[in-house]
Order: sequence, then structure tokens, then C-alpha cells
Amino acid sequence: MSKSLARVKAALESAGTLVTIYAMPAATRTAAEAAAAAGAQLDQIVKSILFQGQSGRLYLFLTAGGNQVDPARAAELAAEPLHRAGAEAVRRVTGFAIGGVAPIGHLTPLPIWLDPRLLDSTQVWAAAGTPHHIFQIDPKVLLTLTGATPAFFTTRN
Ligand code: 5CA
Repeated sequence: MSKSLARVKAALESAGTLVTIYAMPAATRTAAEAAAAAGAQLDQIVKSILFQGQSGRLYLFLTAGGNQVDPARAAELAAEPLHRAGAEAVRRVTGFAIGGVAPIGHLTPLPIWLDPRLLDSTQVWAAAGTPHHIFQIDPKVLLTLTGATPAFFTTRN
């Protein structure tokens, strides 16, 4: 088992959450691929989008698959100007490669916000640390697990 997958499994278990991680035969690198693989709606996919501030800090925006992060709204929440985090910064802080970034199990804790659109579904799917592992979870449980703050930061609310 990859270290990334093991970290997500451990994070779910240490929270006492009984969640199955599915190894998918097809790639789940993007929200569209994950939705197809899971047989779910696009908005049931949790995108883990990282932005980096001028300070160098990283911020995580858990975004419904059909939504896009509005950088201006995101910057207001982070209280500093932001740009998309590069692959290297993402890996250093989260321990995951882009395409498999999980909403939990990061190497370094970071501020997290959650798109309320995810709360419209009873179940959502998120990456489990690799581009072909995903897990299904009640978004309210995900909110608790991540310690995320619900906030409007997308271009389509
Ligand atoms: N496993 C899927 C579904 S859970 C997943 O990780 N989706 S995602 O949306 O959270 O991650 C893919 C995102 O990474 C895309 O939004 C894509 O725009 C972004 N991305 C791809 N390459 C880069 C890059 N070089 N730097 C920053 N972001 C990138």
C-alpha cells in the first residue's frame, strides 16, 4: 500500500470513521473521472484545491466537482492575495501528488474551507491519496473530520 493511501486510511481510522476506500480500475485523477468511476454526480465529488498566499502559506478549498474556486473570494477568506499552488508545494505540505490530494491526512495542518454545495448531497466522494483511490462519506462527517469552515468561495453558488 502506498504511504499516501496508508495516511488517509489511518486518518479515517483514528477519527473512528468506518469508511471503505475503493481502489478503482480506471483513473480518478479529475472530478469527471472520479464521478464516472463512482457512478456519482459531478457535484458529489470533493475537489481538494490548494492555493498559496504571498506569505507562502497553503490553503485548502474543498470544492464540489461542478464548481470553480473564485480566487477573489478565496483570497478574502485567507486574508491575503492567492495563486494556485504548484505541484511541488502541494506535495511538500500535503504529502499528496495533484490528482490524488485527499481532504484529510496532510503532512502539515492547514486552513480548510468547504463549499456548501457539497452539503446538498447525502454522500460525496473524495480522493484517498492516489489518482485511483476514492472513499465515500457523508459530507457532514467530512466537515467534522477536516475541521473545515463552510464558506461561499466559488463562482457558482
Ligand atoms: N482525484 C480527483 C477527484 S477527487 C482530484 O484530485 N480532483 S481535484 O480536482 O481535486 O484535483 C485535480 C485538480 O488539480 C484540478 O482542478 C486541476 O486543475 C489541478 N491541477 C492540475 N495540475 C496542476 C498543477 N500543476 N498545479 C496546480 N493545480 C493543478
